[in-house]
Amino acid sequence: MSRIFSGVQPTGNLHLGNYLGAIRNFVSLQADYECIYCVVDLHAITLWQDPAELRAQTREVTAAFLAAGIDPKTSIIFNQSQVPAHAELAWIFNCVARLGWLNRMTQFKEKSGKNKEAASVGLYVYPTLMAADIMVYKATHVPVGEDQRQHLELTRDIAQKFNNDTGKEVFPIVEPLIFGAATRVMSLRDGGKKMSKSEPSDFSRINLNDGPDLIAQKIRKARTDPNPMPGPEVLTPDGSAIAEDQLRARPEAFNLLAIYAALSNQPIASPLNEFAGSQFSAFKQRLAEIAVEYLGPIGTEMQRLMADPGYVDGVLADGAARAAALAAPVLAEAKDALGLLST
Ligand code: AQP
Repeated sequence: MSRIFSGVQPTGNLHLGNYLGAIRNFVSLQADYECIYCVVDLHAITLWQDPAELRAQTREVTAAFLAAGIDPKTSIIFNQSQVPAHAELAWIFNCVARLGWLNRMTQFKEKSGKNKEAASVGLYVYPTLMAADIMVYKATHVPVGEDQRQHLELTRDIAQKFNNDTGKEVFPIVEPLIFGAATRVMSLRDGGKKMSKSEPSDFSRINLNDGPDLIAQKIRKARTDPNPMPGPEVLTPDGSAIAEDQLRARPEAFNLLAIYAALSNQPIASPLNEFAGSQFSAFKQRLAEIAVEYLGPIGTEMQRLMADPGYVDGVLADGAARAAALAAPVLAEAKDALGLLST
């Protein structure tokens, strides 16, 4: 049986990268899979979070899931800390994963910065908790943005080692689902960095709750280069993507083009044909219109839902009960395979 699991951290500033790289795909996968979508609050606290903001942000991510079109009746939506099986399996996986594996994780290196000694132990073992999130449901597929590929490879290694060590096929080997026209949305201020919640400049990202004027302003101010818009000659021979050397030379331009293609549901060749040789100003104006048209209703629905925390909390409570029922037998199977007695 195929089962989807994925999560988003309630760390504020939910942005277009989170939407195009992950949440939009969560919605489309509902048609073909049993889906479990989690607000990963235990991951969020690997860095300090203000308690009041954490509560608000947990409801905000839930509202974004709902506003984007995830159906809480067919899919499961819940926050991670309400299902203790995640943390229990994470401990087991801490005893399976090797230090050498975790030492290779680039996200820890980026997030811990220069002072690794001051980073929390939780930040270091973040990937083992992520592996537990997925494996506690025996999920087979995980839709994520490109930046999470390495963590999913680690999840596969942990599952494989657990199965080898115990001689039992307890956990499946998960497949990443990285798809869509924008799997790595870049910062609007620097095409070499991914769009991110923690970037200090708010003008580096489009937040899902930005109003129409702010969206248009951010797109107008987005960094480009002095050359006219590129045309279809920059595509790979099969016409499906931008050639690597072109991408490296003009990252900001191609980032905006990828956003345009994703939001207008067109292949990247369409805006290249439409705007080839023109100035960025005309293209940006059209992109702003498309972004406002697409994101406006999502932002409005998020605001409406966030004004009704009782409803949002009810969705999370219902989802947590259904998730806990799925997780319990898997955790019991893992414990039994290790020889942990339960009476
Ligand atoms: N720029 C991005 N482009 C495409 N996908 C992205 N994702 C994140 N940034 C981009 C995908 O969004 C999902 C949820 O991410 P997360 O909240 O769990 O954590 P994150 O990757 O740490 O998000 P940020 O915005 O990058 O936060 P900070 O600044 O804290 O590092 C994931 O599927 C992720 O791939």
